[in-house]
Parts: sequence; structure tokens; C-alpha cells
Amino acid sequence: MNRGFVTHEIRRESTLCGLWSLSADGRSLTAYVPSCLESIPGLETYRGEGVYSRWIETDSVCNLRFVFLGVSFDARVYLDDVLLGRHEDAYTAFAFVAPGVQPGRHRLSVRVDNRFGEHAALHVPNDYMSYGGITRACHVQTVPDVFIRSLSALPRADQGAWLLHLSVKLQPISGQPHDLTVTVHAAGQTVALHGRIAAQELTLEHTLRVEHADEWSPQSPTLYSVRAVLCVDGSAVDDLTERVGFRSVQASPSRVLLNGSPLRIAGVNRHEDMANFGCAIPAAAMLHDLTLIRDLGFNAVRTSHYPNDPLFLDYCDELGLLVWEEGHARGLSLEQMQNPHFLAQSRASLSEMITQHINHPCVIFWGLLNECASDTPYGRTCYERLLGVMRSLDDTRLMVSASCKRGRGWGLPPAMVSSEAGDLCHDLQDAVCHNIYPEWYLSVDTAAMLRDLYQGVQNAGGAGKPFIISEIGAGALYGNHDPRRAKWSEERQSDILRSQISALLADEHVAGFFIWQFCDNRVTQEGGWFRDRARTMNNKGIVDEYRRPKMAYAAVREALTALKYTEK
Ligand code: ADA
Repeated sequence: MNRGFVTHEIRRESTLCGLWSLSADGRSLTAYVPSCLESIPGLETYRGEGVYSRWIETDSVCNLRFVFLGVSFDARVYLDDVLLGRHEDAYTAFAFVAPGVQPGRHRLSVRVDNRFGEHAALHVPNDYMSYGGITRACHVQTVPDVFIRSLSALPRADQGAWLLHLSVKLQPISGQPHDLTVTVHAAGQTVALHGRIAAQELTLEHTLRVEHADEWSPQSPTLYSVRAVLCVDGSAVDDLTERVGFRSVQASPSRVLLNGSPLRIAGVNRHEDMANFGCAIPAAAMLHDLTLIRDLGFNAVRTSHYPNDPLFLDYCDELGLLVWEEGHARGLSLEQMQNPHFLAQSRASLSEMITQHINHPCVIFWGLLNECASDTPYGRTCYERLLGVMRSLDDTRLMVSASCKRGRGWGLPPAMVSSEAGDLCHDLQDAVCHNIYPEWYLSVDTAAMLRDLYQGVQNAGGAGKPFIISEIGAGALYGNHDPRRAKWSEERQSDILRSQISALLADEHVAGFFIWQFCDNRVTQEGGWFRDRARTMNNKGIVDEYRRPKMAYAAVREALTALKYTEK
């Protein structure tokens, strides 16, 4: 449900999207789910609690599983005032089970809170908005005493064929023992996996050899269904369908390889943010964004700086758009990384992102900790630990982090030095990625900056890895035209982007880049961001928050049109 394809044919599911009662800021309201609190008149800048509630009805005793794809950003879910569970962080899904629910009407409530504080290590005042509310779709399922919690299918190229590693996680409810069989259908094959479950979760695994499969690629994004059916005591009680694309991702010393061929990545950063909707972007608007991104000529998108709605990834799978998906965290200082909740919350964001989105072939990079304190020894221990967790969950994608820490000892012109020690974590990752703003924040020439930075990272753990510019761009206020072509005018932004892109394309060391950014996004009023963020918006969008194109649109489109993405 709320995906780009049908995920269940046996499990009963109903949407919880629609009108809910909401009490917030001392007012009783009716709110549409999913949406942001800030979209409600009078709550545009609200920070506080909101309690959503609605009735649900059951006609027999059953186990209900409530699935939320995203609640921003601290959520507590209750059924008839009994707490089912709590989830922190806006950008990953969670589910709670209420066992043995009696027939009749029941009150489902969700208490949301978007207040900052020490309890929230990742949601801090920032250059993007932490909204409040039930901001992604939600639904309720009826599940049997043992149900399929997840199904992953990871392809790996193997001497002209594919190995497809299947993993089915089963969750028990009562703890009563059951003998069970899971039948998995994938790429024209069927395999039956047997097991016995009691109180503990059970994982069944199997690797299929697939001799012939059409590859997934941007030119031909072929998808295959993988379907698991759970039988207990001879009857089919539950099912789950996922999709897989057969493709491999590797790094050569200078390029990212997709299916063995070097890629030239021309991507764009995108915040999930839109005028009127905040981060709760409806499906049609997501598709409109993707239409514009493809029309501009980009072949990749970076989900700066948090995991995205799975529906967006479904569309990227179908359209063949490559994705750098990023765990939640932007610009945390050493002190913020020392928050006692930081490691646990980061680990949760990264592991939930990877386990929930592992089947999307579009995802070629898993990213972590954008511009955090990677230039400190403590920061390095955090990067190391978190990358260890990420690699243990998936070793078929490249692990990356966007840095802005350029060290004094790197041999760079003084204007480019941004940190005493420089990034200490490049050696831990599969590519070296930097966010740079030549011609915007720095009065330096883009080609020169690329050349100097490439040389600089060679002795800083970056040798033998693809070199990627994870952010580059300039700002303009929509509608601000100026014959002087001054900064903040649409003219100047388009001049700068044109010049940046031509330098990026001319530099053979650059394996890929991501323009900052697709659309203007709202920033928090807290934390001093308003000072160089006119309108409390980050105005570096190629389109504004209504998706109205700035002059940069035509400039970027023209610069990218002739690009050939595969270099073979
Ligand atoms: C950084 C950061 C982005 C954004 C950008 C900017 O590189 O990663 O989130 O803040 O700078 O606009 O300055």
C-alpha cells in the first residue's frame, strides 16, 4: 500500500490516510493525513505537540499492525489510550502490532512532537525544516500469529549470471510454536524454505542462481517481482511482494561502475520540501519533480539529507534514475555528535534506511553524516562505527559521505582551507565526496578548485577512489532580475551554474557531481539560519518552492543535454 506496486494479495490492508481529528496548540481541528502541521492555517511556524486521532473498526478478534511511513519527528502511537510504541526521527518507517484486538470500535491516536532538545540528536535547527505531523502515508494490516516482516533480495553478478540472496524475516506474535514454509517466487524460479518459530524472530535465507536476467540500468530499468508466501499448518496465511533489479555497483580507482561500465554521474540534490505541502509531498507532485529532474538531463538524485519516501524510490526504480540515499544528519558539530543520543539515533536512521530500502535497484550509494565532524578523532570513531553497521547490512552498494573539511596540510590555497586537520575519514569510504561552492561562497575559479582539491585528497585517504562533487551551486531569488547580474539574481545564478557545470564536465578526475539544489527549501527560524537565508529559505534551487523555473533551469538543461552518461 502507498507503493508503486501491489505488496500484498493475502494480507488485509486498509489505508489510514484521510481526515483525522487533531488537537494542537489548544485547538481542535480536522487534519488531512499525510500532511504537515505547518500546512494548517495558524500553525505555519508551530513547534509543539499535536495529537491525531481517529476511529477504526474490527469485526472479529485480530492482530492489527499499524504501519507509518513517516511521522515527524517524535511519535507515540496509542490504541484505546494504551501505548503501542514510540519512534524517533521523521524519515524512516515503523510499525507496531496490537495483538488480539476485540471486535468493535477502537480509538487510534498518534502523539507527534516537533520540538528541538537534547532528546533529538539529529533533528536540530538547520538549513532545512524539521516539520511536524504524520507526514507520510500510513495503513493498518491484519496479520496472523506469525507474519512476514521483511523480504530482501540482493543481486550479485557472478560469472555471467546472477546470485540472488533472499532473506525472509518472520515475526511471531503470541510466541506459540509453529512449523512453517515460506515459498519464494523470483525471476522464474520457486524455492520453499522451511522453519520452526516460537518466541524469537526467525530469518530464512537462500541464494538462487539466476542464469539469465535483463539488467537494470538507467537506459533500461527492468524490474522483477519477488514474492514470498507464508504457509502455516498447510494454509497460506501471509504474503509480501517486493521488486528487484539485477545490476551491480562497484568502484574502480577513478569511476563508479554500473554493471561493469564506468558511469558519469550528473545528479541533483533534492530536499523533500514543497510550498503548501512542506515535506508531505503528494505522489503527483513527486512525479512532477522527477519529470523536471529528467527534463533537466540529470541521471541521479541525492536525497539530501535523510531517507526519502519509499514511493519516490519506487518511481526512481521505474524511471532508471540513480539515487544516493542518505541517512539523516546534516552539519553536526563535534559537540552535537557528542550528544548522548547521537550514536543510537544515527545507527537507527541508517539501519532502518538500509533494511527498508535495500531492494531498490536505483540506490547505488548509501550516504551518512553530511558535513559532520569528520575532521576530529571522535568524529572518525563515529564514522567508523556507523560505516561498520552499514556494511554489515549491505555490501552491494558504495558507502559515501559528503564532506566540507579541507585541511591546512593538504597543499590548498588558503581560501579553500576549511578545517585544521581536514577530513580524517576518506579512507573509510568507497568514494571521496566534497561539497564545494566556488564562485558563490568562495571567490575562486571552479576549474582551479577542482584541480587543487583533487590533488589535496590524494594524500588524505582519497587516492584510488572515485572523486565526486556532492554539492555545488549558487543562489537566486525567484523573479529577481538584475542587469548587473549581481549575486542573488537569476542571471548570476545561471551564469555560475553554467560555469560550474562546464568545469565539472571538463575535468576528467570528476567521476560525478550533484548540483545544489533542485528546489528552494524552507530552513528553521531557530539557529540563526535566517541571517544568510532570505525568506528563511535556502534559495539555491534551480526551481523555487512552487517549482517555477529560474533562469538556471534553461542553463542547466542546455549544459547537460549533450552529456553521455556511460563512458564505455
Ligand atoms: C552545505 C550543506 C547543505 C546546504 C549548503 C548551502 O554544503 O550540505 O545542506 O546547507 O551547504 O546551501 O550552503
